[in-house]
Amino acid sequence: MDYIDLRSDTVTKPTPEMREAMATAEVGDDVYGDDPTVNKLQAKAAEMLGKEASLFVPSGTMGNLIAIMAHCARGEEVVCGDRSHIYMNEAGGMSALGGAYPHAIPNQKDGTLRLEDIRNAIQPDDQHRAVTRLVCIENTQNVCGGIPLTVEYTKQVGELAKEYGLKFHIDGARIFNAAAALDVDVKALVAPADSVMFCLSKGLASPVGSMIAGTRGFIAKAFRLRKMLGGGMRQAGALAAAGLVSLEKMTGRLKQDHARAKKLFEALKQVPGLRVEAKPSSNMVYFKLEEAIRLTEDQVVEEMKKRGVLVDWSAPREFRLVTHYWVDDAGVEKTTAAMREVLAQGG
Ligand code: TLP
Repeated sequence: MDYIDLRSDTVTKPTPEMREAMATAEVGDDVYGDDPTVNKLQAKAAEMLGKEASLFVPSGTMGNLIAIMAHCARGEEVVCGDRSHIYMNEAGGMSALGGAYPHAIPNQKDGTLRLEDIRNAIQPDDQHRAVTRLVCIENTQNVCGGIPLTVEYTKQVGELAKEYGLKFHIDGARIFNAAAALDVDVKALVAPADSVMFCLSKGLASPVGSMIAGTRGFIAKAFRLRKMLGGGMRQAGALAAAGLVSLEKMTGRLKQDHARAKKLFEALKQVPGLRVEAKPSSNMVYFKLEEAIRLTEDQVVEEMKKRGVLVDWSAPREFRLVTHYWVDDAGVEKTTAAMREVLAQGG
């Protein structure tokens, strides 16, 4: 069966143009810095982000970990959101592998960290305390609804970090979605940060890979750390070729995914048994099952699958559906019809 897959935008398969570019990519040994396609991708990503340099890494998780390890010594603190991916969903890597200590503060409903909370989390110069070294924000903020954080807010966090001599990292797994949602140049969203990570393999549809960007000095450190973590890649140009298509062709079309998410939101609002609260501002639709629905989350997943639609739940009674390149208008309609049928049976 050809499934409509809304579990994440990580499920995107490469486009035909990517497969062609991958098949014909010029490659070399990237551990020697010899892969021309990887080098081209790294130059292109740095230029688009307005940073001095960038590095191709196997995943967003590794990109965030490398950035944290490049900025922090063992025992140093990272101020981050309690609903951020680096805190919730990276297997504790910053502590287990980097020796860094997360100081989580509440993500607000709009995805931000309150400036006051960041300020209060910064440790005083006292031998009993850890040294605060880094502040991280996530844009778009996934678990808060795929919300984009504005240029103005990011600037304020940057100024605060500077005031206290902290480094500033953005987990921008979906930073191009944020730029599209806010209608701003991505450069403006990342300018205040010392480092940024973004993913090629989510809404940009590449099969594998993320980028980290920052100063030349930061990237030189990151290159060594990538090797240390086992992420040195050889003829990675075959993957980088897809990444170039992502940057050249896919960044400009994300608004279509956002429009479909809105369409799905409007349609699901009419389905009895669902509570669809916040209008999506990027490519994610979050909803809850009403009390009256007796089906468990797993039963909803199973019943939807039988009808050709893959969905996933994100918290008890809560689901997240993510639109992407491979979900068209017919997919939105099929999903809504399937959900209506499943919940009508389970109410
Ligand atoms: N997010 C995935 C899952 O891990 C939850 C998803 O389906 O959304 N930062 C953010 C904000 C992310 O959402 C993700 C992946 C990552 C980092 C990690 O990227 P990968 O999966 O490439 O390690």
